[in-house]
Amino acid sequence: MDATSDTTTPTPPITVLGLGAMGSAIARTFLDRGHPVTVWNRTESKAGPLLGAGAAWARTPAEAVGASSLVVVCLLDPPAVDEVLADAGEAVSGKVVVNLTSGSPAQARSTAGSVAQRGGEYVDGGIMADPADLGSDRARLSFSGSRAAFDAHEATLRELGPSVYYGDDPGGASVEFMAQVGAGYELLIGFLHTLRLVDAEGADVAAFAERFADSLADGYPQVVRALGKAVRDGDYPPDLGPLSVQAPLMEDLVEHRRSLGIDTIRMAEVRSLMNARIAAGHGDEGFGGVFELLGTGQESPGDR
Ligand code: FVH
Repeated sequence: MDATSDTTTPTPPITVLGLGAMGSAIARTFLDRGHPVTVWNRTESKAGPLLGAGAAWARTPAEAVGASSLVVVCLLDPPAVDEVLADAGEAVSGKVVVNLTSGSPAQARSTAGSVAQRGGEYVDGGIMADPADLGSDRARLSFSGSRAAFDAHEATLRELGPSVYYGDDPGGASVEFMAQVGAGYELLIGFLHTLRLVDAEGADVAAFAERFADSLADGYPQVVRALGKAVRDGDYPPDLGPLSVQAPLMEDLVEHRRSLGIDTIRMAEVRSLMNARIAAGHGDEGFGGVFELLGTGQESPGDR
């Protein structure tokens, strides 16, 4: 297989499978940059605006895949990807399939295996962006999988936004994507719990959100970096202060929520983990040491 075929021109042809919000934005970005674009979608009517902008319609996944060496897939989920690539069948042979559908590392490895079985090369990707931001510096993309295929199409893929390649394990991009998205949700559920409390106290939630956004921008980047380094090194200096000083505040944070009838599940977990670290003799260390208890079954769930 020649992963470099069709990459000698700056605007090689591209096939896009899937024209939901993100797939349409992908196809539009490539069209705007002058690539010949062939599209397929289960529901044909969604192709209308793209066909009006110069894209070509393929009647089947196989016909679409046959039209370009580079095939970009963006569907709802991995089962939809497996279904559509199975429909494309032998047409996948000799093609580079770049799958920008969200999924787990295991699903990426599995899809890479089926593409390889059909004689294609596979690059997995994750998009951290709104469809409207695709093609701008506000988009962030992660890629992994076939190094040769990524290298051959890197310039084209970078047209979608700043991109990082995470190695030849097809699951690598998903590890990054799932961690970024997961950390976001963990933070945001804590924030929503806090808005409940702010609201219950009769304070202005939107004004609080403005101030918290400033706090995040000002203070949290350095805390996040320090925690990453502490966890890597297994050394937990007093970050937000020593645990022995942080822990008494936890009692107040839990009680404040309880007194207002607000869910204490998250804060009680933090208190329980801190207390367990202190009980194990780490009261002079920082919050980062709680990492040692996560996922090990050692934390005491009594306070949850
Ligand atoms: N939109 C976003 O903001 C996020 C940003 C972060 C990453 N995601 C991921 O991108 C994938 C696609 O998301 P989307 O926004 O394009 O999703 P939809 O607009 O709902 O379009 C879904 C497309 O998938 C097609 N589809 C669904 N099931 C099947 C199937 N069994 N066989 C064939 N196609 C299928 C659907 O077709 P249709 O309903 O139009 O016929 C759409 O083309 C996703 O992984 C996000 O997590 C986007």
